Amino acid sequence: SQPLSFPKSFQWGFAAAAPQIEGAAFEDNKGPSIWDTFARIPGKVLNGDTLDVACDHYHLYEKDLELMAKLGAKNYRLSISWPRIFPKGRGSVNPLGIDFYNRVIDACLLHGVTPWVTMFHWDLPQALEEDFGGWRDRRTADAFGPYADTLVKSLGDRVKNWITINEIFCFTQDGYGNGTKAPGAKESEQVVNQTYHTALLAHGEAVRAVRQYGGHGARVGITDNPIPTIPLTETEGDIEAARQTFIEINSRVLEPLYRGEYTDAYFKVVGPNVAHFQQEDFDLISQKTDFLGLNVYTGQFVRTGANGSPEILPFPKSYPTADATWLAHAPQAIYWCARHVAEIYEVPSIIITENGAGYDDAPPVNGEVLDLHRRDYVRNYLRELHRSIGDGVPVDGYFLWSFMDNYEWMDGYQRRFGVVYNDYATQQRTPKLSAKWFGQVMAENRIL
Ligand code: GCO
Repeated sequence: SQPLSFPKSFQWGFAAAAPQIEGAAFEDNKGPSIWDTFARIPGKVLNGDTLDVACDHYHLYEKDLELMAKLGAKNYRLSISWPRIFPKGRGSVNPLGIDFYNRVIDACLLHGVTPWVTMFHWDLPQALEEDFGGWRDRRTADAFGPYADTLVKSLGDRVKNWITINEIFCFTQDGYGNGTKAPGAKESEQVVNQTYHTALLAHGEAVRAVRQYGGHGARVGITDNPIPTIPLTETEGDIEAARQTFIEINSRVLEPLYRGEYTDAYFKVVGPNVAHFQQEDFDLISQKTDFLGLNVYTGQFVRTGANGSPEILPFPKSYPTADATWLAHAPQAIYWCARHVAEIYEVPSIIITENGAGYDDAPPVNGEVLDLHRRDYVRNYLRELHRSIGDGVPVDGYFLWSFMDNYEWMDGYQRRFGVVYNDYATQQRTPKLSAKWFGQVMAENRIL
């Protein structure tokens, strides 16, 4: 085979999420999400940017899918907006919401693009935040059950790849802990742990829904963003230190999912601030899934410290990052994250559901955006991903975040993650250099 080629069945694609691209935030009976509310609080989002219009994908989806297919994508990870389907989070279904996603799925299939559908990518219906306290309360997971049922029943004849929930860590820790994401709350650690637990229950409801109504060939998994731990050197001591650290710092999500209980690693990390739970919750939470989605952007270096225990190394100021400064350029993160979940939890199939880089790209010049920075970022991570497959790690797919520039949460529209440039004033899409390069990678199934 060619150098740096991927297995024949490897799945390549683009990823995006409803709230970040759709716009039409109050159209066709969509209810407000906690992000629609949060974005309106002065000072919370850069430049006061809202999700109201975003990339106007709600109206431009046909053209977007045409472009995606033209760039060579065979897979597309999209998300569904809960408040578009249930404007108040529960109660009666909004048929116009179902219609929209029917049209999007049909457009995918028309263009030979397989949809991978995320049921929840952070846009919680505002009504559930008001009625139940959102993720603080298990009634939100109870409401998620019928929502998941509705999605699987209406789209499951065409959608076979389901992702339950995106990045529990982010919307709990940031949404209810430090308040940087919607709903912007600053709760105690115990309450934050409770939000994790509710989210895990919702994941369980979604798995149940897919098993119950998904029909032939339906597959389901969660997308997690564990903090990757990279051994400073690939020697036994540092490798062991990175492994131990990985288990502990990611214990809130991965231990209950794969061990079916809160383990010692969890109790060690949360101390007295344990979530309230019932033993039978774990029957729901730890149902067997078909794959684990991983979003990998950056990682933490770990070594064996002077006293023999693992030590996480802080990044010095001069360490290279994307313009998104949280995004330290650490390609080994993708290798180690995949390897750790495969080794520690015996995950049978791993899909990289997101990887990419955020920069403040300048507008096209003569129709070109020469984003060598993004191209090289992705290329370096792909080389490490390729290495993991060579070492026997079962990675079966890679989705680049993101298809086009979009609403980057509290960084608004300034921070661009797309391989397609979006001019927000005209909604004109221009593929960047990275899009053309990645298209060729997908077509040739190897790193170029
Ligand atoms: C996330 C979200 C994406 C972000 C991306 C870049 O994973 O944080 O899934 O919506 O836009 O990760 O920060």
